[in-house]
Parts: sequence; C-alpha cells; structure tokens
Amino acid sequence: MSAETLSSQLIGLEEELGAHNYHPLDTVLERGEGVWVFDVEGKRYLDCLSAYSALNHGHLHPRIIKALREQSEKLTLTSRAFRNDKLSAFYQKICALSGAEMVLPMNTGAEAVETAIKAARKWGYLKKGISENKAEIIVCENNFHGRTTSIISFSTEEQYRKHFGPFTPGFVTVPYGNAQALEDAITPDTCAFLVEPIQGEAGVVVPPAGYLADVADICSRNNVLLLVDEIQTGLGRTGKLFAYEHEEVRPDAVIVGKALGGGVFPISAVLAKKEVLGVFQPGDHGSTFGGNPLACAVACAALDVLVEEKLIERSAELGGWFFEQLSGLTHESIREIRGKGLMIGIECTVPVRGFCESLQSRGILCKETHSTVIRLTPPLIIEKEQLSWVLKELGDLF
Ligand code: IF1
Repeated sequence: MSAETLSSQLIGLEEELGAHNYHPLDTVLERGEGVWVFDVEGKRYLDCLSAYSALNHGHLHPRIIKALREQSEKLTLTSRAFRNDKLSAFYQKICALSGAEMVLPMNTGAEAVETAIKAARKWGYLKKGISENKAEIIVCENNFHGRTTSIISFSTEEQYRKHFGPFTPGFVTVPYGNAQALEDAITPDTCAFLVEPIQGEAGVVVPPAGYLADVADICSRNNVLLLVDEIQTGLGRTGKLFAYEHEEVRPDAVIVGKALGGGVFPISAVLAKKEVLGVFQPGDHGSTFGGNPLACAVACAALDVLVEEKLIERSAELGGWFFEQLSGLTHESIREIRGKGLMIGIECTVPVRGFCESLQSRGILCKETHSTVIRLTPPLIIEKEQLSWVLKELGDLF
C-alpha cells in the first residue's frame, strides 16, 4: 500500500471512529525531532505551533527523554496516598526558579486552573470573610482557561458554552486590558482576578503596557488575589520565565502547564504564596496522577533544560528579531502583527485557514486561531536560519 493511501486510510479511521471535536490539518505525523515533525509519507515539516506552547523544548529533547526513560524504569506512579522522592525535588526546583512559596501539582492546565479557583474561593471564605457560596472571581472577555464545565461557564466564546449548561455561578466578566473596568467590578465578595498576561486563544492579544501592574495594584488595594494563567505564556514562551515579568508584578498565584512537561508528559501546577495554597487541608483536593514521580522527573529535566540551554534568552532574542522581520510584511490582508518573544500572531482581515494550508504544503505547520489570526509559536530551540526560512515562505505568501 502506498504511503499516500496509508495517510488517507488513517484519516478515514480517525474520522470514522473519533469524535469530531477538532478540525485538524490533514497531516498524519509519525515522528518528531527538535523543531521537525515527519508525516507517514516521510515529508518533513517545521512545527510552528509547538502543541500550543507545550513543546517549548522541541520534540524528543534528549535530556528530557533520558529523564523519562530512566524514571519509567524505576517508579511511575504511587498516588499521593504515599510519598515519592521526585515530588520534593520538583517542588524545590520550581520554587527556587519561580520564587513561589508553595506548589500544588496537577496534570492538565484546566485541572490547575480549577485548583486555583478552589484555592481562591476557600481563601475568600477563610481569610477575607466572604459569606459561604458568595465568592466572586473576575475574569476577562475572550479568556481561555480550559474546557471543563466550570471553566467554560466563564468563557465568552459561544461555541465553548453552547449546549453545555447549566453553568457554574460566581464569575464576573470584564473587558481585557481595561484596569478601571476591573476596579469597577470588584465587590466585597470578590476573592480573585484570573487573567492571561497575553491572551493566546483570543489571537495573541497583548494588553496595553502597564495593564498587569495596574491590575496588580488594584488587586492589592482591594484584598483580591491576582491569579495569572501562564499555561501558554509561561516557561520562556514570551522571552521571560513568566510573561507577567514583563511588568513589575508579583501575582498571588501563577498557573503553569503545557511546557512544564517538556513535551513528553502532562504535568501542571499552581505556584503560590503560602497564604493561598495553605488553605488546603488533607482530603480537600487531589488527583490520582497529580505529582506522580514520572511527571515530576520529566518536569525537573524540562526546567533544567529551560535554564541551562538558555531557552528564555533565545525566545527574547530570536523572537525580537523575528517580530522585527515580520513587521516588514506589507500584504494588504495583514491587519496587525502582535506578540512577545516567540509567541506571535499575524492578524489578517480575511480567514487564514488557506494561508495555513499553503504553509503546510511548503513544509511549515501552524494553526489559525479565531479564523483570522495565524499563530506562530515555534519551539524555543529553533535556529535563526530556520526562522529565516519561515520568513521567506511567509514573504512568498504575503
Ligand atoms: C484545546 C486553545 C490554546 C491555555 C491557557 C489553560 C489551558 C490552555 C492559557 C488549558 C490550553 C490549549 C487547549 C487546546 C488548544 C489550546 C489552546 F486554542 F484551546 F485555546 F493554546 F490557545 N490556559 N490551551 O491555552 O490547558 O487543559 O488544555 O492542558 O482545548 O483545543 P489544558
């Protein structure tokens, strides 16, 4: 059977047996290496999506695979009914790097967001004196924090909500980027403000300079917790360890995921002050796989690679250069080019699926978001000459 029919056969099986909750490009990948992925026909593509920033380290980073392999031959799972030697190692490493006082490990980003919501609510009741079941959390329009029923309860994207009600109460929505709107929405029952430092899904929306510092000041003055979702923007993606560091801000809690697992294993976490995560008592919250030794070993390797291979600095330097070069694109359908570090969005005046398919045929994989934005988020290990090639192909298209 030729590889061509193999590819179409595999697509047919996916379409026949799998729920249709995605509309992927018709590329059937079978191998990854660094910034490259290879389909079943052996065609090579540069991965310019990085699994929505879960592959900051690239595919199969050798040091991360080594950690995965070694730990997988020792101990993979204990549940939290017992302790394991990799959990404290992970706690120490991520607290030293982030400055967090406490960590609560989970698996997916949404689980970590849910954890932060539960911590903020309990803090509101125990520490702020909010009446039971009255706690409010303020979120932003066009937010994306995951797909659980509670999280989509505060989504403003109709498709993420339609036919999934009834919804979880206790959330108030304000415009993104408008600090005054946050101040106006705060009531005595407000326990937290949950925000992305750059809105990824919304189309790589960068807030006005000073926004994060302003909301941090408003939260502090009103005894409201600042919860920053760095699941997509964190771990070097925007040219800083965390995107909030582009401003003088000290969040009460930082939510991480995606690249924390080095592109090989799901792990997420809430990093916070003791005052916030200290509200949890044994039995309050948990997860079968949360803090498992395999995930912790992989996360430790991912954090070591991030620092020792200077991925944060690469993101800042290469991202700055890439952004500047992209700004030279003058095609009439380009409305705006936005981003920080190697998190860049090209917003067009027309749907961009066709552009993404053209890039696919040229050997570059990227994805549209909200139909008119091409998201460019390559692995942070990318080389300048590879970015130059992406620029050339984009230049041919635009
Ligand atoms: C999908 C989007 C990106 C996230 C932020 C929490 C989560 C995500 C800022 C939840 C996850 C993923 C989910 C994935 C596609 C992707 C995505 F398009 F959905 F919105 F990146 F922009 N906070 N984002 O970006 O983390 O539970 O997925 O581990 O659902 O299609 P998760």
